[in-house]
Amino acid sequence: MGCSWVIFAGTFMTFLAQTGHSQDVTGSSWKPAQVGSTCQIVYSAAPCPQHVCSCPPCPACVCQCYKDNVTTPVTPRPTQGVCTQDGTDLLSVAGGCDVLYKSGVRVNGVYTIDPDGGGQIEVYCDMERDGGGWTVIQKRQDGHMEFFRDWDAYKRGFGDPQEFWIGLEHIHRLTKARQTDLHVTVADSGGTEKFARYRGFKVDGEDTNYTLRLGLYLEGSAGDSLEYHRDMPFSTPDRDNDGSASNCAEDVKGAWWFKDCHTSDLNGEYHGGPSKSINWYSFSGDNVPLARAEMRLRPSDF
Ligand SMILES: [Ca+2]
Repeated sequence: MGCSWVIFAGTFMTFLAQTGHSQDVTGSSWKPAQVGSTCQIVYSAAPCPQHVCSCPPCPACVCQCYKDNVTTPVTPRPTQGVCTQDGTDLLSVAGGCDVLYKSGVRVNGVYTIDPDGGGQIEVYCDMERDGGGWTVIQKRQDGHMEFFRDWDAYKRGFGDPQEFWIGLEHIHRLTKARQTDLHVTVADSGGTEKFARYRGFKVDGEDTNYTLRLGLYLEGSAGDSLEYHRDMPFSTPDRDNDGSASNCAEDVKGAWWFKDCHTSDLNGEYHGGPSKSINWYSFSGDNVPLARAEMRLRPSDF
């Protein structure tokens, strides 16, 4: 059995019923749709056993399949298209997870988007929490991914769907044109989870060393531990852009918008020592390592 499909469009359900195309993409009964018909959206939330994520020619589909233990999830094309004469499909690429959500997507997973017309990128969309439509930019949950990395890694991004940093360049592209909300979730080892919400979160370009811009702290049970880092450039162990005489990233084993040095660092060492762990001081101070963290973005006018 291949992908487990979740089908959203009622009209497509009818189409499937009429043509017997309800098999997954690895099945042999799939036949092309009629030329000119609208390709609907088919998603799989489950990993594909074959580690393959291929769609037949029309109708267009999106499968969300992960390869086990690889850093780059397999992500085919998103959203919907129109069948063409040669059986391929013309596909549109969504501008963001918020657009995908509004087009009917309700399954968490990795999708291809083009946030600013500058090219496609792969992002993890959270379609369930807090109204859905979130682009997740950072996630820690079990410590299996190494976060003590250099500038180039933090610029481009790293990780897998379970633990990752999406990349400063991507965050810049996601936030440069639209007013964006940032939602931070942090949890301690006991499972207590708290949050913080900001409006007007923005990361400027590399020419500013990805300086953090913050609008307003809206609310949150975790408190505001990002204000201290307002207007600070990003620092990694090999790029000391902080406001300290020492190298904060090296000292605390992290990468963040360090000042002298931090009241938060969600990229700290997993269960490292005091101040060297995943920290959000207004939640847990600097002596209690946090066990989970997540940062996600959504346009403010969502
Ligand atoms: Ca320094």
